[in-house]
Amino acid sequence: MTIADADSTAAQIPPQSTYQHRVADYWNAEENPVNLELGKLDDLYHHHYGIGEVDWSVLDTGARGAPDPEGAPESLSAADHRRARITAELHRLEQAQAELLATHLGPLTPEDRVFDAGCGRGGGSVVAHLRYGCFADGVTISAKQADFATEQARRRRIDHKVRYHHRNMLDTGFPSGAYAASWNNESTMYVELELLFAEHARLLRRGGRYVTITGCYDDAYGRASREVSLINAHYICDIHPRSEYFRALARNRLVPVHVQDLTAAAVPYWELRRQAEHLTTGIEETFLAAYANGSFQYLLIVADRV
Ligand code: GPP
Ligand code: MG
Repeated sequence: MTIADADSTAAQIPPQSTYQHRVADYWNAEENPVNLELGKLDDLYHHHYGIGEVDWSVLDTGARGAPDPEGAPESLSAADHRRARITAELHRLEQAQAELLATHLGPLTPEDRVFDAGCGRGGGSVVAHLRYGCFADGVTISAKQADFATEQARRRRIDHKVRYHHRNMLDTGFPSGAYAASWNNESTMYVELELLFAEHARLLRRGGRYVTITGCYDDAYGRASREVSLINAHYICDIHPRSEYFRALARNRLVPVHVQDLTAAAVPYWELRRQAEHLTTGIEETFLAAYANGSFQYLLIVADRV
């Protein structure tokens, strides 16, 4: 270690780690049809998975199939219709996940402010705003996502209430105690939980609500399985064990009030997604295997800021 003289020029401290740069690179380059084609349907762009039962009739072709999604051009072939119905069904399940998270944020008033940590292309903040009329601040480490989300809010004419920022969710610079609710929707695996929850606790007012939906590895399985490691490599993330969430929440004045294992509710989404050959990214079988062998859980945690 070198100790610099007090009067020497301050060392250049990088504003974010090399790892955080690589994560930003991933999201700046990301253009998966499974995200863009789904988001395009109603301009709600999500970066999380879906929950709930699948309407399997979307796989049917021909006259017995489900009705076409609204706005589908009549000139589409039967195969195109099937693909469009699968896309719409996956989006419906992702939307259900976003709605479930949003229900746990409230009750909120239009004067309240919420913080969306790792907001991606912005869908979650829009969902919260549409439900409660609240102000929202979304933060993403990707400049491209922040710009995209900002443009979406502008087009919806909600940019006076819903704002997106290219910032680090661990160090937002937002005012302390200013938020009635905050959340991470599948973004905790990119950060150290102690640092993350310290920032949420700082931003939330007393009695404020924190919600996360996350993929975690199951302590009962042991350590991270092969499948969990493959998911980490795929997204450049670091999935935490379930135990770490509760330890880090407790140390940061966040007290769980509701915990729900969403694993069973998450499987149908992946069963459908694996068959959506126009949308698959290659990670589908790994998720299904991780859920099936018990090494991975999809979890909802709701906590009060005390
Ligand atoms: C969802 O994003 C995935 C993540 C944010 C990272 C990992 C999440 C876990 C629960 C482990 P996405 O919607 O961009 O992913 P995809 O392109 O696969 O749909
Ligand atoms: Mg996705």
